Amino acid sequence: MVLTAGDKANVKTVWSKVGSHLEEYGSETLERLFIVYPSTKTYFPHFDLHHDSAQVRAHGRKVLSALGEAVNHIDDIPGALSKLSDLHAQTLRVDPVNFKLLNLCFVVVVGRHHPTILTPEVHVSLDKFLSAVATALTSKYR
Ligand code: HNI
Repeated sequence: MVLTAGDKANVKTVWSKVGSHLEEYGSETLERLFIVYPSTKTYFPHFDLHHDSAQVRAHGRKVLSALGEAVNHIDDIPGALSKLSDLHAQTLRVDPVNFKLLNLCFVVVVGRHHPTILTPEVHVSLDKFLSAVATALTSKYR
């Protein structure tokens, strides 16, 4: 999946709105993920998953910070996420389907907070970017 120059610009526009809300949007994304797709909770047996849990907030910030790194290195997403790719493949062994679910939830969170920026064109670009991130994080599974 190739991100065009337009896609990259659209993703950077989205990030200009998201970058200052990493913990808020990240935890909202995870909370939605756990409620809408409860099987995803099986990866977090050691977490307090209640609303406003400090662990979920901290983890939400980490996940969105990593996405921000990918935005900052949008021409080399696999390189930017190489260590995380090792972690998810070798240690965490998260089934790739879960990345699609997380991506869906994140798009909804962006749309809820910034309905005007999430035009269909920007939605496509964000979707392509998130797919590229998921591919990078699951590329070392085999
Ligand atoms: Ni993920 C840990 C980033 C998708 C389950 N994950 C991390 C960390 C980052 C991260 C950053 C912290 C690493 C560290 O502490 O060194 N995860 C991302 C990103 C995505 C993603 C950028 C996709 C966009 N992770 C997922 C998915 C699942 C998932 C879809 C499962 C549903 N991740 C985990 C688990 C941990 C984790 C489990 C360990 C949590 C802990 O602290 O014990």
